Amino acid sequence: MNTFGCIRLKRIYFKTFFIAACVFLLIFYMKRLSGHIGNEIDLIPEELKRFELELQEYEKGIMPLLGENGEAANLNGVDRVNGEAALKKVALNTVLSDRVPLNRTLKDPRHRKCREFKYKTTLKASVIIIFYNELLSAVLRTIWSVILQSPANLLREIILVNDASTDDKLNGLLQYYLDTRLKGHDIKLFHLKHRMGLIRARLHGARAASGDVLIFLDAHCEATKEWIEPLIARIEEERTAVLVPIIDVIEANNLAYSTNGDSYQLGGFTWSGHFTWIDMQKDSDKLTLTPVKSPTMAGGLFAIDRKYFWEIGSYDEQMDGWGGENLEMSFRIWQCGGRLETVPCSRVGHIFRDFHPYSFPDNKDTHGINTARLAHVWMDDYKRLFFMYQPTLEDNPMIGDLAHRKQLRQKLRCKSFKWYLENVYPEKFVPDENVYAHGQVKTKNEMCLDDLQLGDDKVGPLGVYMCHDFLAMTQYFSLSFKGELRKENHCAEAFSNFNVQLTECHSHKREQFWKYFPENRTLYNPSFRKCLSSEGVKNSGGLKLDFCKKKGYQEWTFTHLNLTAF
Ligand code: LR7
Ligand code: MN
Repeated sequence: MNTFGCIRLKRIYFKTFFIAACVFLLIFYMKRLSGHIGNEIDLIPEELKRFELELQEYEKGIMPLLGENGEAANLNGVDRVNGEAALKKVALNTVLSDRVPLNRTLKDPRHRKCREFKYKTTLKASVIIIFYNELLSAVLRTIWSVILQSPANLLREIILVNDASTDDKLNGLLQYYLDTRLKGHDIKLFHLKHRMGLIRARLHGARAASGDVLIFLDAHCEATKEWIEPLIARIEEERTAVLVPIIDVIEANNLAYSTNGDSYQLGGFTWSGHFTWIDMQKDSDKLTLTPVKSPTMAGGLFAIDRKYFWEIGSYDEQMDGWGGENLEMSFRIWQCGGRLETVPCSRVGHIFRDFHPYSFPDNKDTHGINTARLAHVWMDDYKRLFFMYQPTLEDNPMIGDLAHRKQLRQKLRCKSFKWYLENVYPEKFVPDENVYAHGQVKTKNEMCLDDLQLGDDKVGPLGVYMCHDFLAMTQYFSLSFKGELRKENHCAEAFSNFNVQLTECHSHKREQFWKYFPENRTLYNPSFRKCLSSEGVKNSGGLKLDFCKKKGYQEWTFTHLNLTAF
């Protein structure tokens, strides 16, 4: 109190008044420090003038037909060169984004039959958009698309949360744009005092929201025709359904709104703790157009009943930065009695960037740490698989305290991870269950089977590499009861030139079918009547099939062998 000079006041009513004022100031100050109150921006007249000139300058640069109908846009001359440089630097052609109209038109990307659906909706949505150093024109295009593509009676408000961006345009200029160019629309802009990471920024937005439904979007999206109706309608029907639109690709180089035709994907995950896409069958006439259950979600774009969001445990507030919150929420929703669904008739474009244009405070691996948190809380014994990839995170003090999240799981009487796997995601391959063998697979000369650092969704040779003295994930393979020599979603497949590649598992046996003979340790491919051989293969080279000779190069020893299963 002394610091505010309050106690010197003698008169009792003054004293009371000042104490109250001090307490108020103190609370306000503390809240600000903790980042819970944004600094309001009071624009002074000179600034207003400057912003107006800046906006007019910007508006002059807009080329009215560029990127119309969501088509690919191209620039010429200096703009082209600068645009390409920007793409390399921030993974987005910012020059182009600044030239394309903020309210550009888009084609209706939906399956033709979606146009026949009628929706009954009475609930209103709060659309929450969070951002850290995003390009102003991309943020504004997101806002414009929400306004243009949503019927006014379904939109309660748009809530913007600036996660303490250092880019000045996202402070005063953005506020000025809203005040002058989007006057009359209910858009609330919050500025967090300190960078809180996307999880806490979303929580901030959710706390400020008053709509019946919360819809979260990344700050570089474009909503399309009738995107919001099917999301809200489904929540009206089933309040514990959490919904994801089809997420189309907006190309970072030319802003083309591109679709995958009528086919779409659902959400999966890898045991290393990453989100992945699962392809649906491609036949357009057989595609389901009503909401389809999805094991996980990508995380950035989803709709949820506001009250249910809080009942089901909102987010893990101790998750920092970026990553992990999407799988945490997916597992939690399913395990605790809700549903996660993809809505094929709701489509929103998202700019997919090749890398993060921003850095993280202290270069912390927030994705790893956050995933370790969720593994401990939600995955029961199955967390062993994640920690095989990240052994240093298992008992790492950086994970922090988990008591609240474990209590939440108990309070909500959530089901086990085993239940989730069996009932929600039965296709998910568990590398040490229903397998004849798994682990490191050794052959002659201290060499081991190795995926040669194959990326998540690529195809590449199955090779050998010097055996590591720890269990490296590149060397962890399973031989499933279906006869697949397998790693997550990749299976060893033999080709007619006798090369062996890792390709996507198709579960139809054929060239992906292997028989293991524990007596002589050969891996036999019945389609070609040949054996897997490392003869003549160099370190990090691809393997071949060869006539079976039962010799060292054709002997493969798994760390774990389930002898009773043979
Ligand atoms: O510190 C930060 N503070 C923020 O406010 C870091 C980021 N952000 C904002 C950022 O400006 C953006 O608006 O958070 C939003 C998401 O960040 P992106 O766009 O860099 O993330 P992403 O699209 O690469 O990643 C996906 O996974 C993330 C995991 O934490 C989030 O859940 C993202 O929302 C999510 N995006 C999508 O689901 C869109 C589809 C992409 C896919 C697959
Ligand atoms: Mn994004």
